[in-house]
Amino acid sequence: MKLVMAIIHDEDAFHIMDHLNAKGFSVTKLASTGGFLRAGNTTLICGVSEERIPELVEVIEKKCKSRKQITSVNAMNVNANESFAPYPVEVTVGGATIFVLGVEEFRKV
Ligand code: 2BA
Repeated sequence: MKLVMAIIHDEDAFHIMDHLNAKGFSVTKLASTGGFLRAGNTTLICGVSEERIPELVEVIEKKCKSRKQITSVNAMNVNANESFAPYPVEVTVGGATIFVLGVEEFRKV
C-alpha cells in the first residue's frame, strides 16, 4: 500500500473528491496553508494499492487547473535598515503537488 498526498487548490477539492469516490478511492481532505503565499490550500490523503496509483494520479492531473496568483515580495527578505516598497509578483500555482509515500502498516479496527 502507498499513501498519496496531493496539495491542490481549494476550488478543485470537492470536484476531485467526487471523481475519486466514484472510482472507489477513499480520500481524506485536510485544510492546509502554503508556506510561500500563506494562503489556504487543500491536502488530500489517499491510501491506495501500488497498482492503482497511475489511475489516481491521472484523475488529479486531469481535474486540477494551474492558476496565476499575485503575491507581494516577502518583507522578511529585506534588511531592517533598508527602505522597502512591496511590489506584486505573479506566481503559477499547481495544478497539484503530489507525494507518494510507502506505508509500513494499514489497519482498520
Ligand atoms: P505555496 O508554498 O504557497 O506556493 C505557491 C506557489 O508559489 C508555488 O506553486 C510556486 O509557484 C511559488 N513558490 C513557492 N515557493 C517559492 C519560492 N521559494 N520562490 C518563488 N516562488 C515560489 P506550486 O509549486 O504549485 O505549489 C503549490 C503549493 O504546494 C505550495 O503553496 C505548497 O503548499 C505546496 N508545495 C509545493 N511544493 C512543495 C514541497 N516541495 N514540499 C511541501 N509542499 C509543497
